[in-house]
Order: sequence, then structure tokens, then C-alpha cells
Amino acid sequence: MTPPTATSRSMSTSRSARRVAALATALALALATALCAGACSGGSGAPAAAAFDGPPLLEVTSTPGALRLSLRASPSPPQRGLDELELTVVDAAGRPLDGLSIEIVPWMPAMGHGVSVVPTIRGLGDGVYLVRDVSLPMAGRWSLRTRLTRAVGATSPTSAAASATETAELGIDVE
Ligand SMILES: [Cu+2]
Repeated sequence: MTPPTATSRSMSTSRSARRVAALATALALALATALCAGACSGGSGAPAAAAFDGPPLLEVTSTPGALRLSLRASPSPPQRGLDELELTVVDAAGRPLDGLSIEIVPWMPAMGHGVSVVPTIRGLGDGVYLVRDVSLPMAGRWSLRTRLTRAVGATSPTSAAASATETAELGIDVE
């Protein structure tokens, strides 16, 4: 084995020096990013994902009773404006239900009005559905009128696949 020449040794030294400098730059950037995540608000980049920590705001059984729903909000408790909700749906045996077709209509019972914004709902798996653009423009009691439809399969070899609809009123207080 031939020892490295002086030239190649100095080249490799400057290469590793450059690597150290690059690493230091990367660390400085990472630190700045971490600090910014804690202190900056409304900066550029992707919006922070909503957090749905803690116990549900409410848990209800649907009508006629096939499903159990639990609801979390972000922010929690819900604030006036556009909110995000996380709806978890399981069957009577506690199994998560995916593939449901869900409709949610915000309604203010005391004043007899709804809203013009239609929430968007996306299944995330494990019976969890992300509900965005939930417009709650006034403080007070709201009812989220919810319809959940699922395919229940053909009842006989000659009949078409059927569906079953369950409903629920999710009452929430908006600050
Ligand atoms: Cu109102």
C-alpha cells in the first residue's frame, strides 16, 4: 500500500475542512429553523398542521344507533371563524369505519340559521376524518348536523348494493 502523496493529503484536508464548514452551515440553518418554529408566526412555508390533542369535545351515538362518533376541534374549544375538526367514527363493536360518505352542516339553533361555507371532509384512515372549513361565524351554541352513509352490501344475489344512513347532531359551544 502506497502512502498518500503530500498533494493528495492536502486535497483531502481541504475537502474535509469544506465538509466541516458545510456541516456548520447546516446546523446553523437547522437551529434558525427550530427557533423560528417556536417564535415566528405567519411566516412563509406550509401552514402548521392542526393539532387534535387531548380528550374529545364530545362523544355521541348516531341515530338509529349503528355508529359512535367522537369529535375534536382545532382550536379547542372552537373559536369564531373557520375551524378544523377531527371526527372519529367506529361501529357499535368499536371497529374504525373508513369509506363513509359524510356531510356536515353547521347550524345555529337559537337563531335558526346556517352558513354559506360547505365544509370539506377527507378520510385519513383508522376511522378518522379531517373536516376543514367549518364556518362558525358567531359565538354561542352550534349544532353540526351530520349525515353518515355507508354501503351495506347486497341483501340478496339479485338486489343492488344498498346503503345505510345514520345521523347525529354534534352540539358545540363556540367562543
Ligand atoms: Cu347566529
